[in-house]
Amino acid sequence: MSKQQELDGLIKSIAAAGEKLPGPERRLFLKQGLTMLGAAGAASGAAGIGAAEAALPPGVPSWTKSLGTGVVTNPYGEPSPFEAHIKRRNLEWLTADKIASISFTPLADLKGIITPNGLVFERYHAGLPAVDPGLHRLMIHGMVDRPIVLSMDDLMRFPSISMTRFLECAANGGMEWRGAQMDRLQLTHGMLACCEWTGVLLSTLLQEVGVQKGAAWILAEGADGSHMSRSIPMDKALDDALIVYAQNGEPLRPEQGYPVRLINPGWEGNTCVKWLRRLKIGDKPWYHREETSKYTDLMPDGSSREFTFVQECNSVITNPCPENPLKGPGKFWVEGLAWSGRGKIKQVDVSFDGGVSWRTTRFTSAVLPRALTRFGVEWDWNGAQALLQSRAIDETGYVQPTYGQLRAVRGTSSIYHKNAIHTWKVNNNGSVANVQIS
Ligand SMILES: Nc1nc2c(c(=O)[nH]1)N[C@H]1C(S)=C(S)[C@@H](COP(=O)(O)O)O[C@H]1N2
Ligand SMILES: [Mo]
Repeated sequence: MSKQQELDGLIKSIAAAGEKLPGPERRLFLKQGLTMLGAAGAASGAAGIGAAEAALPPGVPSWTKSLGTGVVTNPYGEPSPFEAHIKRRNLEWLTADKIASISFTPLADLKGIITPNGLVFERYHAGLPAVDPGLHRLMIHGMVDRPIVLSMDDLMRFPSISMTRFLECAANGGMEWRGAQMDRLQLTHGMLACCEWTGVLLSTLLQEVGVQKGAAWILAEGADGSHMSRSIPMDKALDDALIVYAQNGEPLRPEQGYPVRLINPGWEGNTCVKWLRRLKIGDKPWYHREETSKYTDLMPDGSSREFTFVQECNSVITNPCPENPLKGPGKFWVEGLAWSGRGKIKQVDVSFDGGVSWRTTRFTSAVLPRALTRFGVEWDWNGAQALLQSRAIDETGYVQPTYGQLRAVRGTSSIYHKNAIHTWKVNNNGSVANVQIS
């Protein structure tokens, strides 16, 4: 058979298979088939049709007719090259440089509730330090009976525990305070991740050193060039604060604070000090930079709220969203993520008419305290404009506020703790835009 005959045969079989499909699908099918043929013609040359056969049934793809590469082709696995668009992104103009900056989690492309380690957002105040775990130490001192300096090996001797919890920068969505500004879910909500964190409860270490009477605060300090430090109340330390050395089953990633960091579940990400080198026990807060000039909320009357630790109940629809437009009318699975720094998510409602009417969704993941929780609901889209919203309620009964309610209390001068109900506008052509409804 000549190359031309082979091509003619393939075109016929693609067309025959396309015949069985309804109008719009047939057009798409034929278009894809022709694209594949074109690509194969260009790429394969004398080798024949090659990858064109892979296009669609009844062709048999080349990968089904040959052996693949062997084990350990890639000693540390990575995603399919077809998914290369799923990556962290930063915004050049957002910060003065990349050293004190942020990259965002690609929430639109993730499933379930766990953020893969390579996609967890990054926030650095002095860049990513290269810490040698053999030389790294964690010192615990101050108002304690037995100050200690722990190596990583020492730390590993203590009883360990794993918890799936979200991590969110208090500035997540901060650009939206003054109106809908960001055109991607990755940018409106992407300072957010959820991992299974493994380590030693801070309370276990505090028992080891013997906390003295009157101790009420703990200073946590990082080993990076910013020496980032925060004052943590003793209550949190004795509750669920975790000294973390592993994330989703493997050692912490350098970006996340390797070899050891603090995680305060449900609290603003800034308190979760990375590359943790020191814990000082004291009787009052230290009022360092990150709890005075930063990470305080400027109120309409000019005063500032301090120590706003908790990330309040919040939610967002991840499909559809600007990165996931609707491809023509019909049935869709609308889904999203909800989370609360105060505990478990109790209920998530979705509106298709900008908050006039609501439908209760169902949970499609585990419902864990202070963890991302996935919800979903079926939707038959008739092709008309729609205003999609999600509204989460946590187990304390707290209901996620509207922009109107949030701004009535907080004004518009804040940067941090924006948890208003978010609106996606679905246009007739299925594209999705970020809009605000108060
Ligand atoms: N030592 C140190 N810890 C740090 C930071 C830092 O720059 N240095 N950034 C903080 C901020 S503002 C946030 S939101 C979280 C982000 O954690 P991640 O980079 O693992 O996502 O780490 C916090 N801990
Ligand atoms: Mo942050």
